[in-house]
Amino acid sequence: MTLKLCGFAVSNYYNKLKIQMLEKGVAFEEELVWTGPPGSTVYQRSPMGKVPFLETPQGVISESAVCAEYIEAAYPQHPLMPQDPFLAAKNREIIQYLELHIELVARELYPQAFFGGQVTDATKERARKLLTKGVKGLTQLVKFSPFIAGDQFTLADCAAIVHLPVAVMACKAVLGEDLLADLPVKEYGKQMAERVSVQKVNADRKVNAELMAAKNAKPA
Ligand SMILES: N[C@@H](CCC(=O)N[C@@H](CS)C(=O)NCC(=O)O)C(=O)O
Repeated sequence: MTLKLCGFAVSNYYNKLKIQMLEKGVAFEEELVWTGPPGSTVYQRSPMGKVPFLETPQGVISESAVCAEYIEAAYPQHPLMPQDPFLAAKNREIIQYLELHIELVARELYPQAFFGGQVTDATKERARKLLTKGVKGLTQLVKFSPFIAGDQFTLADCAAIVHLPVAVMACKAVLGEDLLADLPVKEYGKQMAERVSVQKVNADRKVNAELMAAKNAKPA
């Protein structure tokens, strides 16, 4: 049995794992799984109802950071983590900052930025404050020389290329300013878009976004 990546191609966390597997040349299948309210079928496979989750020959794994570590350990070809324990920790540190201090904070703005909803002023202020702090922190860790952690493409790039552009879009749309302006997100995005893995993920995201729009437009 090959690995099966479950979720949908608009999800940044799903795409992080997809880029990782494409870059490593790991064979995998994809299964379209939408999220839903508590009680929906996704909860039978992913305890928090979140995607992505990974079906392996031994069972299901949820949480993308854990899935990413599993993929690195189970498929050592084309390693995307430095062998040196300190450098590996520094790589994980960047991913943690990206996901905990940038993506998770910017996510509070997504209902208004992407889904036609409205967020409160209190939410906006909280996001502004935490993002300012998170970006300041991340800026001290990143290299962009030319990759986010140095001269090699690593797992941190798989995360950065999916999370940073979305955070910028959400910030601009809801807060009216780019709180990530100190990071070279645009140039980095252009450079990453030269990679076949990123091109595939971007193309599949577009198709999935249309599917999602059609699904949401359907009367219940
Ligand atoms: N910490 C999780 C975050 C995954 C996540 O937030 N996924 C979103 C889609 S991008 C989701 O499943 N949202 C539905 C929900 O939270 O109920 C991970 O790294 O896998």
